[in-house]
Amino acid sequence: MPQTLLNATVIASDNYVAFTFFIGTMAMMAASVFFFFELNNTDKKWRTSLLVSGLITFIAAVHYYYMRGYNLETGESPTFFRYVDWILTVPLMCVEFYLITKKVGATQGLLWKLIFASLVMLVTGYIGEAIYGTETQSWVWGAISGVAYFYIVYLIWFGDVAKLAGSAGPAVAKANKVLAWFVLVGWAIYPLGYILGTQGGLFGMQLVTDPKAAQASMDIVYNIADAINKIGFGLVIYALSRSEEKA
Ligand SMILES: *C/C=C(C)/C=C/C=C(C)/C=C/C1=C(C)CCCC1(C)C
Repeated sequence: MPQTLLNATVIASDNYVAFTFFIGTMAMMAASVFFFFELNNTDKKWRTSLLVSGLITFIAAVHYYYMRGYNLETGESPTFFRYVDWILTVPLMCVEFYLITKKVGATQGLLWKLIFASLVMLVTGYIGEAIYGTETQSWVWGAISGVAYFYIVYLIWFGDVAKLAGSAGPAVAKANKVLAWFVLVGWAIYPLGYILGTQGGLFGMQLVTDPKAAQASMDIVYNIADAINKIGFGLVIYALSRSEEKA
């Protein structure tokens, strides 16, 4: 059988990139089924939040299914669809912060601040990766993206989101703390992937010199980060929807 045909149908045992795309697809699908099925026995006031959790993993599942095939058949990094996925799902994660603090006064203005910052973060990251990824100045775009990222961290840890969550009762305050840790630590995995995968990622320095290896390490890091963050976020919301129940 010609090698190309084999590549298109079989995940080689040492192809960790395709393997993590495959596992990512499965995990996102399973998480979506779980969140959607749990909607029925969820208190009404948490239903929208849990629905959004399911939408986040469902959107990711569809993108992962596509990216898995794309990567397997071309051997390339599916950069464009990676960012399409993020541009849909990261704003939805911002919506989660809005939804859990809405009852204590979160405004749509705050929601738009979060969404706008996330779009700046992702659009500049995409420019750095897709247009300047093979050039030294890719770090500049990564740095701008980082500023927007830290603004989100600020809003959630010390800004309006933190203040509102603090006044919303112990369950919401606790959920916000855990989500804040996800944003500070879990989301920080992404710039690591960017540093590994772009030519000038670390302030003009390139860590992985072989272009194929750079792409591969970036995809693996992004895939792991997505599983942790998207499913993790959903589970925090799920836990919140249960904790109130007992109280
Ligand atoms: C489900 C997808 C999520 C939570 C994606 C999050 C992505 C980021 C936090 C990306 C951040 C980046 C930087 C802070 C700098 C370098 C460029 C990015 C876009 C990788």
